[in-house]
Amino acid sequence: MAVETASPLPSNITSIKTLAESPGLTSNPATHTFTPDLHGQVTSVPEGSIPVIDYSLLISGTPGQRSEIVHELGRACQDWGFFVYLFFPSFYVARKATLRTEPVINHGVPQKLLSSILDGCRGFFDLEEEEKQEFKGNHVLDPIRSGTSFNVSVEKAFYWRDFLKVFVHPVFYSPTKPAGLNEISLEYSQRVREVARGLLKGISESLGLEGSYIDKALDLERGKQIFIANLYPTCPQPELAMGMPPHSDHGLLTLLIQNGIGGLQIQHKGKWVNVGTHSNSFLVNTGDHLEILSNGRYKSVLHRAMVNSKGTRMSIAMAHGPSLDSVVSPAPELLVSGEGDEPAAYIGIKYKDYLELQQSNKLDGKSCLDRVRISAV
Ligand SMILES: O=C(O)CCC(=O)C(=O)O
Repeated sequence: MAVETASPLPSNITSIKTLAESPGLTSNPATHTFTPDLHGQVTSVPEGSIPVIDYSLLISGTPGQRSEIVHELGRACQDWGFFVYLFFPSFYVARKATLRTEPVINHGVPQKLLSSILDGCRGFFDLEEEEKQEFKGNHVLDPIRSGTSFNVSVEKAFYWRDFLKVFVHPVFYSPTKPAGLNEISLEYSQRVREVARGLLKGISESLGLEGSYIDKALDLERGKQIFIANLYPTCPQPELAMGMPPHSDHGLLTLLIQNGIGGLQIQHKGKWVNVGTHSNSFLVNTGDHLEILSNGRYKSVLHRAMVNSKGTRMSIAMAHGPSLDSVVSPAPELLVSGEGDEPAAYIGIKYKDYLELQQSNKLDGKSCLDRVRISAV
């Protein structure tokens, strides 16, 4: 990706929000300008082709429905590395008032919690700059970090994005401001972790492994869960800006929600596809460690975030990875098959080292995964 001007981020720019709100801003500063026009390269896919997984069938479907959903999960991971995870299917929302009076057991994440967590994060981004600076952190593995772009110490062009990144498991952290964010974020993190573990169980089964395989092998009881709130303010020239560049995520699965404004694009069969907005859903993508564990059967998906000139977009990505000490390599069970042994396509790496490597460098496609790849798969 070419950039017109390469210069360090001026020290007075601590957030893109402040910059975007400066009076009279009609064009992107050179520091935040990318060429070429990236919006021109997007392909549209027929409606309905992005896989949708119905939560209720995974959790409380009949054995037949469940095995069908597990199969669909596997197909989604294999063909797309991405799916929309519908946790209140429309039929349920429409009929709940009249037909379903019993509580839905283990139903995931209540809608009110979703709006509360989005509001809480908005409250964080609306703090005074000096207050946000209290949480800027010094090292990529600090448990709370707030900032702009991705890693301004190594970037030459900057992304139209502010972020708050917090480690929420196995030890829970939260910024102390704004009031209330701590409690909401604790509840949200716990609920989403449950959903992620449920999905990983289905994904284990879809690989022909025991349901608890990933959970046990990667020590998810102590798994790393990272809460990432992203703010993409209104941009005067969105076609020349980038919210987040093409990248894959380091962990196993990321579950994302957004504030009703779309901007996420995924790469499918070499083309960029708009994901759009989906209510009552998580947007779920596979990460590098699922690719490693599955020996390349399930590839991590490249994705990027676009910005727009019509409204501020917010997203909250919740990344789920192994425990920091886990050394992840392809599951040995997947390397033996009736057709003969399959060579491991990735070397084992401690998750902590991988995380540190990815976060300390430029965010650049799958360059981090390429470092542990043994052969082209
Ligand atoms: O905001 C988005 O749509 C994408 C966010 C993302 O990729 C990330 O936080 O890693």
